[in-house]
Amino acid sequence: VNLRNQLQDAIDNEALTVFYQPVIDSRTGQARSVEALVRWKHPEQGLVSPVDFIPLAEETGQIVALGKWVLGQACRDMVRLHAAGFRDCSMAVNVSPVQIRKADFVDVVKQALQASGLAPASLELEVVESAVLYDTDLVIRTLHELRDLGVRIAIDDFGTGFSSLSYIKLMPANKIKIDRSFIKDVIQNRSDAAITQGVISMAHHLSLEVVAEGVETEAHAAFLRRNHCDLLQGFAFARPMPYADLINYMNEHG
Ligand code: G
Ligand code: G
Ligand code: MN
Ligand code: NA
Repeated sequence: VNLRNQLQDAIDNEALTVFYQPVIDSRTGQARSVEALVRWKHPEQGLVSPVDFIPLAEETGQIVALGKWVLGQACRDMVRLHAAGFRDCSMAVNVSPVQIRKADFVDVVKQALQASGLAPASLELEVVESAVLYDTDLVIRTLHELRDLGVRIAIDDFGTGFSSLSYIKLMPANKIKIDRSFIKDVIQNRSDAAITQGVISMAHHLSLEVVAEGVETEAHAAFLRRNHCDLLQGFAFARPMPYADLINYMNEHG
């Protein structure tokens, strides 16, 4: 069997699982949200990373069913987390440019919210800049409909897409996530430091919150705090983890 069929099998039989990575308030140290990151429970290979199957799923269109499943699971898990007492935590879900172009995407989101009972304001959708590169009007309109529902929008992997700053103006976003490639060498590399400081400043002038991804060391975190980055995500705080571990993490850091 080829990979496409195996993946279809995994989608049909729910051989997927969602891990959650906390996003930390840089001032209080508390987890403010978690990002849902899908894994494939492969019978021979164990947990397969999304980088090894999301591109295929986007090519074949399987990302639509897969993304819908992740969204449903993530909403249900966040309702459980709220019921466990962590009511201020919100759920961030990655949305592929392929998904967001589907005519029924807003209905899929509404359905996931209604079925789970999650409040729209507790859901954040992460969209890469390049999602607005094609079918710009359609995607921008969809983002506005989502915002009107009360859902929040984050621009993911900021700075890496083939995009233009004019799109930032068009996208009705609440938040910018600085890609981890800028954070990795931010202490040694003057360009990375300048870009990171510039993006934080730009985001704040646009009234957007900023998250730094790939925060791996206390030095990264200190630099980012000093430069008023609102939120921090990375191995320095927590790796993506199963829901059962998240409850324990929140008991300590929620
Ligand atoms: O979890 P990991 O760090 O390996 O994630 C790798 C990449 O896969 C990230 O770029 C992330 O945005 C993407 N990814 C993870 N889960 C999902 C998902 O549910 N949908 C989409 N479209 N991308 C995802
Ligand atoms: O949506 P995005 O592509 O940003 O997904 C986050 C990805 O980054 C996931 O694959 C996650 O496992 C990974 N990741 C999260 N924190 C870190 C980190 O501190 N360092 C590195 N190298 N990768 C990270
Ligand atoms: Mn993301
Ligand atoms: Na990202």
